[in-house]
Amino acid sequence: MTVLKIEAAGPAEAWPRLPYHIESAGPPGSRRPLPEQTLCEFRFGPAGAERDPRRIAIDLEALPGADAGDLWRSELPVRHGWDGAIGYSENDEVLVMQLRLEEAELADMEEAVYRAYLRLVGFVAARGYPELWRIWHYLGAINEGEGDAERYRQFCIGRYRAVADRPDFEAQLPAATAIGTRGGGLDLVVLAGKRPGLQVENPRQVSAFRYPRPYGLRSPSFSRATLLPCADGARLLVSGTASIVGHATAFAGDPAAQLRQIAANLQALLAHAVHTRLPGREADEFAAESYIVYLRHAEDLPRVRQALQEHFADAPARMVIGDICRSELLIEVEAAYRMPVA
Ligand code: 3EB
Repeated sequence: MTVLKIEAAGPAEAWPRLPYHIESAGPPGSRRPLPEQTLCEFRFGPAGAERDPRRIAIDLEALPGADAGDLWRSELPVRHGWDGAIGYSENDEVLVMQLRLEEAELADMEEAVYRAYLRLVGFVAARGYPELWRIWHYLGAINEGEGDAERYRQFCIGRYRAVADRPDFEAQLPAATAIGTRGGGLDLVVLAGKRPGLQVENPRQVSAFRYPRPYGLRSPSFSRATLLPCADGARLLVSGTASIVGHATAFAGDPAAQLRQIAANLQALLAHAVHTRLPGREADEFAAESYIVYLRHAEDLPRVRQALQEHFADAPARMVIGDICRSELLIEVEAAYRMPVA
């Protein structure tokens, strides 16, 4: 097999290469000058004093033994800068942007998130990268508040208001991560491109944008994954994936069983991506490029080690302590995969 044909996108050769690749940013606490042509350093840990828009520091504690983040190395020249509070970096094919809202700006969570989303959507479009491929949201005290007053649910309402203005908006939602931090505020990181990605949903899970009313007044506006057709092999950017089957939480209280469900959810997603978008290919042809594992309680690490070894040893895994958007969820995994051309 020499061609990679992508349903609704045509032969891969017709698409540009993805002009960046991921390397380790080194162990926690390490810090070095950014190499030439770096799109960004996406790192977990405290922010440094230097305000380089390419340095993204998410205030989550890295677990011992794992590297603290990634360097996104560009194969094209990079431009970067600040536009007010928005930091950005771009290479004519992709744009990475970051925006932090301090806790004081979140007094009206719904309104603040609504405005931040309008701002980011407007920003990437104005710079010529109108397609949102993936968004990371790191929100302080994500599970605080009861019922519909929970901060995550308020966040979802604001996000929904910002994206639901077009009739077909659900088919264009980006892949996402939403994780709670122990500090305050909201950090947004966006990966946007010039060409649209293809949405992939998970047959084992109700689409998040269709979650029923009990999970909040407005459903979470994200896709399970974005498939990017690329001349050098399609990329699959997979959203934070939790132990949710249908729309229900599976194995509340058991982090190891939750991690096994996550592995099953990821397998189902890969099979579905192949079935719907990559005719003639097999799910096991996807190669994992990287994982990020978010664990709510550091003391659960020994309980999940075996399942991590069984299911997630095929690519570098960053591991951090973070809260998941439903209080019963103890662990979540996001992933990037590549489907080689031949
Ligand atoms: C879930 O599947 C788990 O609201 O942007 C995962 C990834 C989750 C992204 C988001 C939420 C989000 O519902 C939670």
